[in-house]
Amino acid sequence: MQKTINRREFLRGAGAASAMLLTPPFALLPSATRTAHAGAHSGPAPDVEILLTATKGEAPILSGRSTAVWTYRGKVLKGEAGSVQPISGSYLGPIIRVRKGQRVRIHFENALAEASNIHWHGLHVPDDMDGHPRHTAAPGKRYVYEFEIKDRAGTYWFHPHPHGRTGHQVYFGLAGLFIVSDEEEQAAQLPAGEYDLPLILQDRSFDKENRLVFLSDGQAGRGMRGGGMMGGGMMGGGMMGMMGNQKLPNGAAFPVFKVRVERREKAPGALPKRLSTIVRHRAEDAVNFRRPRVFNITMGMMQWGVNGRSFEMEGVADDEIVRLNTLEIWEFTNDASTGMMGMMAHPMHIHGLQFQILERGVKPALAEAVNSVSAGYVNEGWKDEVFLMPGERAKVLLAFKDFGGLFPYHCHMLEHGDTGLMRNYLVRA
Ligand SMILES: [Cu+2]
Repeated sequence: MQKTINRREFLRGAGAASAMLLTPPFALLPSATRTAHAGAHSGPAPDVEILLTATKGEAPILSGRSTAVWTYRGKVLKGEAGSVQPISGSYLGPIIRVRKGQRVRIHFENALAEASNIHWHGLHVPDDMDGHPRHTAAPGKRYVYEFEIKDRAGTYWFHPHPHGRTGHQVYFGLAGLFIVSDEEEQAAQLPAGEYDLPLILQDRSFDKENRLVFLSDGQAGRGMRGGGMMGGGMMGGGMMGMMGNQKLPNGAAFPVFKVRVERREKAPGALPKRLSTIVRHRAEDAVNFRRPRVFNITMGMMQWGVNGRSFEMEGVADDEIVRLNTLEIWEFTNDASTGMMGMMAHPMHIHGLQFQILERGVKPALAEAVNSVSAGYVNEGWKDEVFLMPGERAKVLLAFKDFGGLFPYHCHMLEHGDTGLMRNYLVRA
């Protein structure tokens, strides 16, 4: 699987980068095009209007035969042409680029043969704009998303979220970056253009005909490898990772991606000392400071769940209801995944907001596995996921503001979410 590639191939392989070099990010589109759907929403007119179609296609991923994929095609209907950057030759993308404060309207068109929708991962949007599994577009139908960009500059992303099919749809290519810029970022004058390469790492298996193979090693096996998030060698517990046809022992180092800078034509300029100022929530301000909510990841009857309950489309339990305009502490524990089912890590993702990690702990007997990866943890800053190794627990601080409604929280190994490791929480006004 290891091969050396030159810069041109790097840019193509990195996918996200090549289009960026070709397309000025904020070139102006002269005219605005309205669609029949415009005006369906109240409120101010959008600054950016995009048509995003999920469809089947082909992509030249490996040498030889191209690969059948599922992909998004994007088109700017109104606003700057650079709001949508296609990535030629990749199934990923397009990259959507917007600025904080902008109002965006995205017409999602489902040209697939099954229901789909779009979740804006990491973004703070109302619950009916969030891509909850209860809001999908049937084949041939549309769903119109409209929201204001309230989040700070950052690299967010979007992907489908229909229950039971999220892992499959994302595996075959439906995902793109959603990059937000703001004044704070622009003031930092970060290296841009060819010095700013969005990079996405994915874990995919192919058969001899270059076709993508989903769940080739079974539900648990694919889940272990995390649909792209985890290297095979990260897990403790005697599981074996795979890379190509090579078996790697746990903890083995293997090259994923090498970058060699051959020549620097011009200096990108000095980096600022500080990129951003992060104001931390105060744990003492949490309404449940003395008794945090605890969400235990559970496995019963071969079914994932949280506190013994699996996903219900509209279902929410009493201990999953929070109040708008409050700060809370939630604690996630990953104790279920230390037994017969093998050692499994779960990255827990909470929709609708960004949170802060307050503290982490681990069962002493399992500390070794955590220590093998914890140097890679970044606990500072704003999060949309918290990664939990087997036996690990984490407390997070969440502020519920602006939007009431029903939002999912779930394991972001998408096959786990699809098979029950997902629940709703309700923000009550
Ligand atoms: Cu999981």
